[in-house]
Amino acid sequence: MKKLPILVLFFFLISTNSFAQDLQGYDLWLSYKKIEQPEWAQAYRDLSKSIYFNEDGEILKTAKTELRNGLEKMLGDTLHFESTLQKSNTLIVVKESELGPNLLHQLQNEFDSLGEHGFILKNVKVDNHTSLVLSSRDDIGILYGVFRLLMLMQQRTNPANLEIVDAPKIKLRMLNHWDNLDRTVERGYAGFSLWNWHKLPEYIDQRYIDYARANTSIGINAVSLTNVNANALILTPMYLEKVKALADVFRPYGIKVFLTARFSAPIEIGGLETADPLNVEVQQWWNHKADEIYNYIPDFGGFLVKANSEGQPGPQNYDRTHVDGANMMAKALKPHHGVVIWRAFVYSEHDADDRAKQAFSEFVPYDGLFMDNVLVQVKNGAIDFQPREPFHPMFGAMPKTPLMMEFQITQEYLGFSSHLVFLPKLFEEVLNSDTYRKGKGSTVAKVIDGSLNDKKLTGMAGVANIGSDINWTGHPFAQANWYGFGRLAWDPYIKSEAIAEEWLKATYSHHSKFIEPIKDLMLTSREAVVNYMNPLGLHHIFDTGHHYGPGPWVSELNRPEWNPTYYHQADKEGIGFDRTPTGSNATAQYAPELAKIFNDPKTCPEKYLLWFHHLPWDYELKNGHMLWDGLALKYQEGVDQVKDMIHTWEASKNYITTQQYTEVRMLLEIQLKEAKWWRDACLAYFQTFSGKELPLGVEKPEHSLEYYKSLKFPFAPGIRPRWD
Ligand code: GCW
Repeated sequence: MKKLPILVLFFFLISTNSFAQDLQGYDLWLSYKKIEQPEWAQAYRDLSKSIYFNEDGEILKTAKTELRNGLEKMLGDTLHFESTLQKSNTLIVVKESELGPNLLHQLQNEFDSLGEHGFILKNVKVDNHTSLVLSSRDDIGILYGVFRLLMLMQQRTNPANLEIVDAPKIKLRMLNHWDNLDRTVERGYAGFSLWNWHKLPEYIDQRYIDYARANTSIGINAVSLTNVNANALILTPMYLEKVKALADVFRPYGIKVFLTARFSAPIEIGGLETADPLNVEVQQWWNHKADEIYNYIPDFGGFLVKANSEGQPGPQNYDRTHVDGANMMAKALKPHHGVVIWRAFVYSEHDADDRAKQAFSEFVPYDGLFMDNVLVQVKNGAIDFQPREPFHPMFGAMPKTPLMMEFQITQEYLGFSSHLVFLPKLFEEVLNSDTYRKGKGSTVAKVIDGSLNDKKLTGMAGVANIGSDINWTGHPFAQANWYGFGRLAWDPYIKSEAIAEEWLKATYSHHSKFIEPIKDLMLTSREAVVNYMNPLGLHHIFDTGHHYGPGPWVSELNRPEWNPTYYHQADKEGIGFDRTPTGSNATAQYAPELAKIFNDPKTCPEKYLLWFHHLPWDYELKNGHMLWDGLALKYQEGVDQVKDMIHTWEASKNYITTQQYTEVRMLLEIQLKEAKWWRDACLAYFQTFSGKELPLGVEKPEHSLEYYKSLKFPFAPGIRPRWD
């Protein structure tokens, strides 16, 4: 063999090495690192000495493969699966129907309280022999149980103490991808779309499988593949074949596929002259389309629809209502058990009313009129996925309609994928908010899980932050937002702190000297971004279109409610949006108990102050500072918090790999630079109204206001391409 020239060898080494490094983060929270502590390894090895696993059916096969993969990786051993159920089995994985009378008897209480698609993980003693039993009524429950067991091992939970009965509290736990057919992703900051439409259906990328594994491991059971700003082509046979291929990959993981349905599809791909929902031909077109889709995908989930919103077509184009539109599609899907998810994100440039009020005004009168396979999907706040918003007043106000939560996991307004922001903290705040609609304790979580108004059809959606980046989400800590969303969709009462800890242990390290400070860092990161972008209830002061960076001065856009000046209303007198009865009266859309609290600036939580009130610059805050000073100090606090995050991260260096350390360190540098940019640009601008000096402790802007205004970002990621 000819010797390789030394230079070639050198490049070969560099490139293989960098390839290995590039895989950093690909495994997500499923890396199943080998358990090094002997006592834990032994405890789990004992457990896996003799495993009985009945694997009848494709979901159970998946479960067995996952169990084998996880255990082998963590224990570094090959496992022994028995072919019969015996007393000596140390781990028994079977469905309820095959448990046998003895075990069944021992688990009767657990089964009595077990919810649909849930599982039981319990140590059971039979004739002096203890086995850990994982059981469920359904196949998917077993798969969820396997993933939970593996997660508990990653947490080093003592297997001898396991006694878990758990089931999802929400039925549809869904990711909404805003992925276009050309593979760009609207508001996507982690590369291109995962879906390689060009190579589908023949070519099945391993990523589709790994994506499904990750989702199922946290309980996600539904995905909408395409952008809500929809392209009708996805409903044509050529694409349906491709969608079918994806559905076939996801099925063994218990994940259903949904598509976004463009309301004008009957015209665009059906050759009809109208898309009027009361037109019989249009109705028939949708009926046939549904039949056709179910021929390809028998367990197709249904349609997600954005209609009459931001220029998308809808029933109002024909003087019909959202109810007419949603019910037409619901009728087409009903025979196949499909559902329609109809979005409530509507506001119109022809409506002079406060944008925050429009969805409520439009939808609440329709309560009770939608068919029973329609869910109305409502964003967590009334404006748009801001760093902080009060909860959307529609929650609790439509007791006869299943309302589905829409969170945004992708960080459109939270620093894209360069800022470390732990979103479960935000989700938790919304879910814990009290709507007071049925007295105290009527939380948003209870609306969403159906318990407040006895709803069976329930759902939570998250706009995905996933793309073709090797680590899926761009920022390594953005994986925690995908993870946390899934955990909260499963159980909206889990604490964000527990989620942070779980994720850190599975992803990085178990060392308490790493976990404790980094957990705190994650938990404060959300407040930090609020402080350096939108403190005290400010909102939507982002630069136009791409929403990258500050643009509080933007005022020239055609639609008034697209201008930041509309939201902050700063003038010589003061700042903030008056939503009390003296202003837009948006507070009247909340329960009277809450409206009362929000209406008075003295009782309104200061985190929402400028959301609900226009106040003078010298208004006195609770801490005695005047508003201008308080605002400036909040901006500074945000910057200081990022500096603290950097110090905390630096101190964690020895517990993780150099690459893990460095990639986050570099990103935090961007975050600090941009936090300062936000502070400086906003304060320089607002100062032109307040006319006051910056208070002591607030750093002076580095540049002039004109400089900040002059910054342009024509290639900022995530903007929607203009192909339609
Ligand atoms: O927040 C806005 C985004 C749009 C998005 C829209 C929506 C998909 O800026 O990009 O469109 O919300 O939720 O429909």
